[in-house]
Amino acid sequence: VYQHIQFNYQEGVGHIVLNRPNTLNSFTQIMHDDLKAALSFLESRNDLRGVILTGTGRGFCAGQDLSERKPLPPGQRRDLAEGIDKNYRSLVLRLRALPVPVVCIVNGVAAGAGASVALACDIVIAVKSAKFIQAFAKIGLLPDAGGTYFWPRLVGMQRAMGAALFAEPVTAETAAQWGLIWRCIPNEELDATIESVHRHLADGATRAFAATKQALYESGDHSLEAQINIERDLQRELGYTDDYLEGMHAFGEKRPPRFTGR
Ligand code: T3D
Repeated sequence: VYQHIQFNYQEGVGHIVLNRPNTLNSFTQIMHDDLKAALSFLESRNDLRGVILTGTGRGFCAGQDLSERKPLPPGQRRDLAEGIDKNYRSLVLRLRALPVPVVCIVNGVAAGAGASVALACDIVIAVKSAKFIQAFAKIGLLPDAGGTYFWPRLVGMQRAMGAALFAEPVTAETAAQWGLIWRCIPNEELDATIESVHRHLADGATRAFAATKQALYESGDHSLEAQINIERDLQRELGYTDDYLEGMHAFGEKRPPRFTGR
């Protein structure tokens, strides 16, 4: 039973909804434990076709719940590496490693590790009222949970550095212009977008999605030649799938394909 998230699984698509709206869905230990359980469930499914991550209320996630970081008695210091090793490290790496698209639909402010975890997803869509805040500098920390990895790769060093050092909100519209996220949508389209993303994932060519995700992420470390070889090897595998066969039939018959994800 989940306490700080909602989780459901339909048609091979897992919906993870961060659910502590009164504190803008900030991460507690309970929420991390819930997320671990949901990820274990998703990793165990052989009919998995996609994951959608979003939040309830007016925020997506305000990062670490700071009420779990009460000031210590004089002379004592906190080892922050513990929480990273125990929670954020595996959360980010497990989201990345899922062999299906993970789509984050940012329903409101994403701050601190909340922004990093959104960017750990493969595609980010945000409502117009959402903002991304590298809030860490305000409390004397550096961007973690992949924050110093995702930002420079997505938006370049200047914007990554400015956003981190000044901790100013980046609006969803600016984020989309910068390429930090894929798309900014009107607030009133939130529910319809979740529904249409669900349909796209549940009906999609799952193995082609998986191969695409793998190839795109690996491209950063490869020469053009090495990448073309990866594409060839993955395309060979896809050529043997039911979905490719169906895609070819559907094209010839001028009808939409009925992919099974196999
Ligand atoms: O510690 C470690 O393990 C290291 C790892 C760190 C990872 C991190 O994520 S560090 C960064 C932590 N997050 C932040 O510093 C962001 C803190 N929040 C804010 O700066 C603001 O809340 C926002 C800019 C995100 C939104 O501002 P606003 O004005 O829209 O909302 P608000 O009024 O500040 O927040 C609403 C409520 O949520 C409020 O509670 P209240 O007064 O109504 O009872 C606020 O205290 C609470 N809240 C917001 N963020 C957090 C939080 N409570 C606990 N932890 C939070 N992070």
